[in-house]
Amino acid sequence: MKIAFTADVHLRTAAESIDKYNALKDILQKMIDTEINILVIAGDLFDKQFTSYEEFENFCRGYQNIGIEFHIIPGNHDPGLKSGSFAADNIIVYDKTKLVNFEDSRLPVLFVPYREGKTIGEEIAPCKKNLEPDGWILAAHGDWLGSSIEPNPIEPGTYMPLTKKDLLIYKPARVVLGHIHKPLDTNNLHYSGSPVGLDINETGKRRYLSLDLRNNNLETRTVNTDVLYFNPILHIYPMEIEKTYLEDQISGTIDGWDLTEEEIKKTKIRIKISGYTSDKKALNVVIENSFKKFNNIDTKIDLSGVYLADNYELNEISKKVINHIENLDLDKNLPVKDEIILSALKTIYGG
Ligand SMILES: [Mn+2]
Repeated sequence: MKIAFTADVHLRTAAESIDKYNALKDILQKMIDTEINILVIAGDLFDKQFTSYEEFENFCRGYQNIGIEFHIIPGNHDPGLKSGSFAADNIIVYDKTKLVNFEDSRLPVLFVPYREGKTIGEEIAPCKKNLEPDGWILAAHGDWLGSSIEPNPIEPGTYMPLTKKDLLIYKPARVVLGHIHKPLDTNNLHYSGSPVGLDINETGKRRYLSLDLRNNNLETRTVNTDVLYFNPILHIYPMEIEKTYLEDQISGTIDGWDLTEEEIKKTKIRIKISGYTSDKKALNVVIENSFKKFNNIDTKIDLSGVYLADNYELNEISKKVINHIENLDLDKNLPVKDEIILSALKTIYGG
């Protein structure tokens, strides 16, 4: 059988959370269409200190007669959730670590609730004898410490960490976590991410995951959200072809978002540009024209990081330096080269 995963919905009242409930509805409709009956919510279903669960419970009751079950892991925002918090039969809360064998599946799922001050490994340890290496799934809420994944920017610090060592000792076949709102995949470890961006900083298309517990096959499905956020950071340098350079950069950025006409309509954008230019006004016009099919620019374009470069000699020097850096055989990672160029220009122009 297949089960679906989401996390970090951060629900408040239904009135405050229309986009979040709509995202959940979209996931549930797609689950129904693909005959998936179980939705795991891997922590932070509710926002901090929000304890009115009735609206969510009524929402879930609406799916009871079609056999949908909600399996909830408490997160650091809703650590007080208990199995007794809901009366509805189709809501299951894992307030204790529990290994669950779903019917028609080979891989059991270990549900680990968030516990302040604990590590995920500490919660797995007592269950070790029942965990067959590469034969179980871990579902929890916390920080993966095994790679260079950026930490949750909203919540600095470490929350119920999971380490590489834990994975080496206990060998889950797959790990699905909540806590980091950006979708992330590294080998067999995944953050589904929040089903709709919570604000302008939670950018890009959102997704949920579906996992086949017979064969460990994982699929990613896009959530059709009410709103999409993007906050592109553009760069500009003194050059003969500033306009073309910027236009190409913007069209490349927009292409990378891979949006349909429908998605463009509901996209909110905040634009920041940094660097050096000979003409700030012209810059603004290029940006406005290049983004004109987006009618929902969040705020005014942020030009505070753009400095005027109107000294002919310094411009000539910087052109040579930029050309040199662009031709360096570095990693093809563009943001890194841009940062080097910006540092060099800072040295050249001062300021
Ligand atoms: Mn969290």
